Amino acid sequence: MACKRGALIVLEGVDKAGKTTQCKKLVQALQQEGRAVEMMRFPERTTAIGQLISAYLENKSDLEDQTVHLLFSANRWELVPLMKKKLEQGTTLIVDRYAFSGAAFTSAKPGFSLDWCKKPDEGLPKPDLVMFLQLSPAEAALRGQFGEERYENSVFQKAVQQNYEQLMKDPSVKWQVINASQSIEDVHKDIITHSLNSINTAHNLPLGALWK
Ligand code: Z5A
Repeated sequence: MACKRGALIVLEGVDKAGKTTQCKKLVQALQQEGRAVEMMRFPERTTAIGQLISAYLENKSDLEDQTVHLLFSANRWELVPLMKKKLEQGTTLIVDRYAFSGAAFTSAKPGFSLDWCKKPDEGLPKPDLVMFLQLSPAEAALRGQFGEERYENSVFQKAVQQNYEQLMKDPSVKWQVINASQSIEDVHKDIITHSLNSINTAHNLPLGALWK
């Protein structure tokens, strides 16, 4: 019998919503249940493309906004063969940010439409579930100062939040809003419930193509 495919599960949200914390907890909990699961994150800063992105985010280099947008997308595309292989082998992937970050962040810059920003990521493996960790700017501020990287300021983050709201109106993607202002454990409980449902459903479905 052919192996059942893994699920592609993405966590999205504004800065400090708890995406990395929750991805790690989710992977750990699923592994403890004996499931095949791995974490990925975007940007994946270890590749040659990822290093260009990282230098840009750290303000060590300047790039045209179009260039960096396409680099973020290329950073996803370069990992598609690996993602597909793992999913086909039955490994569930828990992904910290994906194409939705790409579209939400670049379209928060002046002169960029959401449609233009989505184009380079059309056809990527489509997540079986995207959990959006919802957190108000005031609550995010309580989790510490913004860091030193680009985009880490409250005006920009508000525009990003509005763009996510636009993206969530798209019924072709399975979104689930998670109340990220709860305790880490309570957020985790919500996330694991939705993830288990998604893993069970994905077993029997072909992998889709995003925004196609
Ligand atoms: N970007 C882009 O422009 N285009 C793209 O295509 C992609 C990304 C993929 C870097 O991403 C930047 O790249 C990002 C978007 C842009 N820019 N910004 N801003 P990144 O993933 O490297 O971003 P990050 O800055 O490392 O992560 P983050 O968003 O700031 O944080 P998070 O992962 O959501 O949160 P966390 O690290 O898990 O938690 C933050 C703190 O809150 C930490 O101290 C936790 O202990 C605490 N925390 C977490 N959960 C809770 C709860 N429930 N209660 C209380 N405290 C909590």
